[in-house]
Amino acid sequence: GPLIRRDAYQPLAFGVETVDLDFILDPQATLVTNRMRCVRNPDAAAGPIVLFGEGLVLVSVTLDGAAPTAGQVRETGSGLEIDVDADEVLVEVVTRINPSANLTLSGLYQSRGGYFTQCEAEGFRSITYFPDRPDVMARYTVRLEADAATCPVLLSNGNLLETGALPNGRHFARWEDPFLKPSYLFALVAADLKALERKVDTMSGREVLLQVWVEERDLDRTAHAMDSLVHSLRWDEDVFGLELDLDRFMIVAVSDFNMGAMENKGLNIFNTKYVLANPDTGTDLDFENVESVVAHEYFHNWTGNRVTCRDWFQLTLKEGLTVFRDQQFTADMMARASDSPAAAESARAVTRIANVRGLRSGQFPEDAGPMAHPIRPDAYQEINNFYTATVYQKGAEVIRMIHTLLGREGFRNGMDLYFSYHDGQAVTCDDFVGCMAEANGADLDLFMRWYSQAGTPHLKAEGVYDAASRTYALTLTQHTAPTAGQADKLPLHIPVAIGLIGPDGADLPLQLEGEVRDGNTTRVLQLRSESQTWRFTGIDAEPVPSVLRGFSAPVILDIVEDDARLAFRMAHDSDPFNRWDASQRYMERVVLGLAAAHAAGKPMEVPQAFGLAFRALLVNETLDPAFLAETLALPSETYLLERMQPADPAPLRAALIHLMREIGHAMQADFLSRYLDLEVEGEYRYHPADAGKRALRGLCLRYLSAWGGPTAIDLALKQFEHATDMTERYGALAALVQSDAPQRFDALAAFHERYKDDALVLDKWFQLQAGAWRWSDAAPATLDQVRALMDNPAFSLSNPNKVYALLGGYFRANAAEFHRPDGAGYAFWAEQVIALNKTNPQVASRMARSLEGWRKFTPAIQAGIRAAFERVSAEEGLSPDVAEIVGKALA
Ligand code: B3K
Ligand code: ZN
Repeated sequence: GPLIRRDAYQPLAFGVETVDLDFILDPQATLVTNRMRCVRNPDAAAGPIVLFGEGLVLVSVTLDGAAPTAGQVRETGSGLEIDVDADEVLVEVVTRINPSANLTLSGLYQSRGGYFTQCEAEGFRSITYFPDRPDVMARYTVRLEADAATCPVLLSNGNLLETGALPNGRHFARWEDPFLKPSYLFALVAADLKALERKVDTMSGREVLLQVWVEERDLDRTAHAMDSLVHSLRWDEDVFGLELDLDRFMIVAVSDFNMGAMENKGLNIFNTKYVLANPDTGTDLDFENVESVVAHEYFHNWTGNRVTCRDWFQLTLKEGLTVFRDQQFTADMMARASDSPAAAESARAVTRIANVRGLRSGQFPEDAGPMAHPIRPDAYQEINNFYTATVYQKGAEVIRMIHTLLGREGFRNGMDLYFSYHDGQAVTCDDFVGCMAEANGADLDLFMRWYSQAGTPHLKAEGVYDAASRTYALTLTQHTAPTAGQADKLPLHIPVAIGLIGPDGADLPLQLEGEVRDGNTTRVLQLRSESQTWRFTGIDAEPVPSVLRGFSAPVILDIVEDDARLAFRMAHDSDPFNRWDASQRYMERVVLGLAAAHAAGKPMEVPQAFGLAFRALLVNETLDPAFLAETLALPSETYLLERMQPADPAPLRAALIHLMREIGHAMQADFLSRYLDLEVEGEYRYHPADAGKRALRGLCLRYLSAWGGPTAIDLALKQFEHATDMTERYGALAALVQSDAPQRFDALAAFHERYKDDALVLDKWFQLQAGAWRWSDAAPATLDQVRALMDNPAFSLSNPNKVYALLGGYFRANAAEFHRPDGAGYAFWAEQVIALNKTNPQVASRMARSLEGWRKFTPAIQAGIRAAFERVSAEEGLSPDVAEIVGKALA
């Protein structure tokens, strides 16, 4: 597709004040009547009314009720242009569309007999002709008409005005949204659904109706989503003073959905995966995900909907900010039940660790590959390709740095100013940062480089202790390597939280030269140039630095630390995030060492000192189990591949298998005793304390099953058979599948038998098998398994959840099997990308992206992947989505 550039932004000559939509819903021929009051924009250059449209059958156009004159309405390649002299005109456009043939899941489509919409980013233009850009904000009224028997529920944004019966078994509803909104926030649903309802009072005492709409059989899985919604509503009131502005707020679950969920005004539409959860079908992780996605979409009501983006380059304005908000919410939810400040800090750290794990395994590779882009990109071919880990996760890290620099109160003041200036507007990232700076009298000019520079910065930390002057000099140096299309990098403004640990393991008070001692043991240094040195005084013995506490910036920390120092920080770092990170660094070193030995044909030997450091944590009963479960889990394979030069999946996998087995074997007694002690009494409830115990128990079981001794496998089988909730049942199954135990096949069959009619639970079953490691040569090849599973009646290439579970599981979570030396994995990948490209370009593009980091691999691997990319590239009729990915990968 053509390149769209950020600097080419121009306001349209005409905006829209009000839109009145009428839908006569029919599977093959839905009629859409769209009456727009178009108004000349006094701040824009003169020009025609510009309406975008894609795949529409145009039935009629009138202007102020009259037929247009010859040539007044023109079809362009991307829609319609209309010449008008007046400053205001009522345009009525009638179009016909075919929802049943729409497999892209963008625009208006059908899922299990119902009608649903997805308009972000540019889906509205495949519903009707419209200036479908986020800077065109209008007031909407909507009338929907459908068959009453198959679609008894008719929903749209805002408030319900009227419903009624019609002849021929049809009925209608009329809705009105009192708020201005861009077209990407429009939604409608017509389906056979039932709602769980709750009424609550907002902070100002207004009663609001909350609804979670699902298919009737799923009603017993909605309570958690409702609780999450109420928690989100309260949290935004408490933390940001932001209140729900509508009388009704709806969540609708749909089985066929490209991503997680969508924040349409007052009518959030969710992938069933992020709504439905009960103890028998959802794991603790599912409960946590539902809570955070419900919160994310709810928080968008202010950050995204009330204040929206001027253009799609500003996407991180709403996404980075809203991810930051949902991460803070989750951390608060995790900490709410803690009984001491230290416990709360540890609970919050568990959320932070999960966020950083995601960033390192999802965003760091993106930032080092052909799709590298700043959180505010400069250009794109297909906007749907830019809902990325960079825009979302790194974007959230950038907001977090502002929060760190300004403090909680300063950040809140900046948010208040942002809403006071920009409520009801479509704005830019500069507007947001401008408010943060203005509210705090802060200078964030240099900080803005985070918005324009791609790539993960390296931060080098070097300390020198001088015993004579009792000073410790810490030098921080930054460097960002060139990224695709951006060769030159400038220094960034980086907040670096640091502590110094004394020889006894206790933090030292930090006092810079010329300062009065204030007793603080963690402080934020602000690096604003390439390199800077800070001198700490009154230091009696050489300290161990703890740098980048809490992961205060999204950088790669390069610091020389020997094994003893890593073990020391694993045992003593008072910052829970850095304590976890010390363990991750030690594990990375050990795994990569084993992989190198294996590749060189040498025996793999796990260093004894590492085993001691690991065991010291394992038996530590004072640490929070949730924290321990994170700290004793290996870094992800994706992240390790990123750290291995060149990346070579086969020896890495051999090293991981060896290490898991050895640890499980050597510490079997400790794993067993912790496993037995951590049993959670009573009925399942989703609660951070219980979930933490189950997580550590699950980790023990995974190491034990990896070792594979008969006691271990018995334990896993017992847990699998007697489990009374999904966390335990799935945990046991996962441990068995991730082992060499022959019993794993029967367990998989039993699980399938029990859940064969349950789409969401089956996704777990598909995903587990796609990601299975081969613990011995006797194990079946994963590719053969994946191919066979595609024939399972429950699998479908047109359901994104199935594709993400099975194909995504194989392409993204099973490097050693996917990168088989014979290249069969790549041929399969090309086949599937080509097939998906024909029906659902967004899903195809996501699958295509699983190989974009190909240049980090060994030359032999690269040759195989290049051939696969070339095969896809040669395909006729590539969507812009896939073409952009393949083009950049081969460039
Ligand atoms: N805003 C949507 C994502 C839309 C993706 C369009 N391809 C969900 C979210 O971020 O909350
Ligand atoms: Zn979002």
